[in-house]
Parts: sequence; C-alpha cells; structure tokens
Amino acid sequence: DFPPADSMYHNYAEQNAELQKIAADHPSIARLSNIGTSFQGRNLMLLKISDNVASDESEPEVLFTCQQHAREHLTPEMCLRIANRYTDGYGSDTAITNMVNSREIWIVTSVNPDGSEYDIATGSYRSWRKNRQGPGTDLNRNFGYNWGCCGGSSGSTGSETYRGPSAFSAPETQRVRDFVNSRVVGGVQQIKSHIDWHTYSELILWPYGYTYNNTAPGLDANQERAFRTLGQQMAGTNNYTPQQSSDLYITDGTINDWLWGVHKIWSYTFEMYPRSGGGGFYPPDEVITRETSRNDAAVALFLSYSDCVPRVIGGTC
Ligand code: 0X9
Ligand code: CA
Ligand code: CA
Ligand code: CA
Ligand code: ZN
Repeated sequence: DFPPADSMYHNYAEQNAELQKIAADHPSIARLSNIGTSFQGRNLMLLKISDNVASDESEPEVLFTCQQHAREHLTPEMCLRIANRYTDGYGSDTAITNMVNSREIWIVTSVNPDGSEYDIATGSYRSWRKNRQGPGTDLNRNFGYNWGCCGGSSGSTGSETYRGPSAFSAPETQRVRDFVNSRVVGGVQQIKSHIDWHTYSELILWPYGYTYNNTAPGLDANQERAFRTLGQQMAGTNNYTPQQSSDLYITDGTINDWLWGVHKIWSYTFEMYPRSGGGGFYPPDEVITRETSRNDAAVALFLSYSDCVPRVIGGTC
C-alpha cells in the first residue's frame, strides 16, 4: 500500500470504494461500470455523470482519463475530485448543475491499475511507469495513430517509453480504444473533448505530439488556434504553462494524437503539480486538495466549451 505518511492517496481498492459510494449516493446522476479489464484482470472502472444517467441522451460527451502512468498518483485524485464535485454539487451549484444537465461526463480513474498497485506493493515507491504486461509497455506510446513513427517512443523492451510490439498491444489501450469507438453512434463520435491527466510539470498540452509542426494532416490552422486559445484560457485559471505537446518533447502513439487524429476529439494533456522539485511524482498527500482544487476552474471552462470547442475562437460546429 501507500506509505503511512501518504495514506490519503487512494489505492485501487479505495478508488473503487469511493466510486461505488458516489454512484450509490447519487443514483439518478451517477452510474458505475467498467470498460473491461487490465492485463492482470482488474476492472478499468468507468463512471458516467449526467441527468437521466441511465439514458444515452443527445448531449455532448466528455471524457477524463487518469493514471495511464502508474506512479502519477495525484491523477486518480483529480478524477475522483471531478466525480465528487459534479455529483455533490448537483442541485446547489448552478454551474455544476448546468453541466451535469447538458453533458454526459465519462471518468476513467485509472487506466493502469496493475502498474499503480505494483508501484506501491512493497510500501515504498518503485517509480514504475508502464503497465505490467511482460517488460511493461508505456500505454501513452501504444495508441494507433502514427504509432512509433517519429522517434517519440522506444522499441527497446527495457525503455521507460517502450511502445509495445504493435499498436494497441496492451489490453488497457485496447479497452480505451474500444470504449471510444463504441461512442460512435449513427456515424457520429459522441465524445467531443477529453483531458488525459498526468504529472508532473504544470503544463497544458495539445496535439500533435509526433511532429514539431503546429499544423499537420488533420490539424489545420483554425483547429490549432482553437486548441491553443482554450489551452491558454484554461492555463489562465491554474497558472500552468500552455503549449503544443511536442514543445515538451516528441511523443508518438499517445492517446491525444489518436483521439484527435482518428476521432477529432479535442484532446488535452494536463501535467499536474509540481512544476519541478516538490516531490516529483510523489508529492506528499498534504497537497492533494490544494493541487486538485487548483484545476476546478479549468475543468469548468473545459466542460463549458465541450459542446463546441471552436466557439472559443468564434467558430461554429
Ligand atoms: O511523456 C508522456 O507521456 C507525458 N509526460 S509524462 O511525464 N507524464 O510521462 C506527456 C505526453 C504528452 N504528449 C502528447 N500529448 N502527445
Ligand atoms: Ca502526509
Ligand atoms: Ca443526460
Ligand atoms: Ca449520448
Ligand atoms: Zn504521465
């Protein structure tokens, strides 16, 4: 488990208990299921939040994914905070109520439960990043859009950015792919926007990761301007640094590039606290509330534009 000094972090069982409590306490707006299982057979839990939650309504759908990387333990706390806020605040907070009534919010609190449980299994952190399939695959290099194209991942099994033997070789990325593909209804992708939560560096990143070019096939100048403008506006609320993903370093096979390149889902990565120092991947549990609440306004802004991100630059959908 987590070291006693970090006991406020939720391990996998505690995440599930919290999700079950949220669904049980708010049955009309929260429903818990899963998108299938990890390599070791753990359920990848999926919480849906919306009014008339049992119905698939014609409302913009939004996806939040957390903990693709095992050691980034602040990220499931972020997904749990969103889940708690958008259920507990329903009926009392006007902005929250409006979003729950007009969106369908999907939350996957841990894409990599095998890796995260392995990271804490001995009671001292192992700095584990990948999944637990063989030598471990970096899930955020295993998605099938320009997979392995551009030097932004490794073909060496021992590397921290091992891309796997083929695109979607990891059960966990297959589960995300199949869920996202399942949200194409009548030929239209229902999920309009997405945030993938990571740590650390305090950044807001947008596609593409595989090229330094601001625009590329499937990403034109207006789309880049919409990504950048909303990214900058969100950064104005949390003091993160907004930039194109490749301004950090080249990555290929990421979830963002696949969601945008294949599905045209407005997909961001948030790299949470710390900017540097601050415990790196292992900030003390005393910062959880401060550093997750820091993103409340960005999440609210993101949800408010999720019906039509180009609206942020005066565009239409
Ligand atoms: O390298 C990564 O996967 C992410 N950084 S981390 O330190 N959390 O590992 C950044 C991914 C950003 N890439 C794209 N959005 N394309
Ligand atoms: Ca502590
Ligand atoms: Ca609804
Ligand atoms: Ca729907
Ligand atoms: Zn990460």
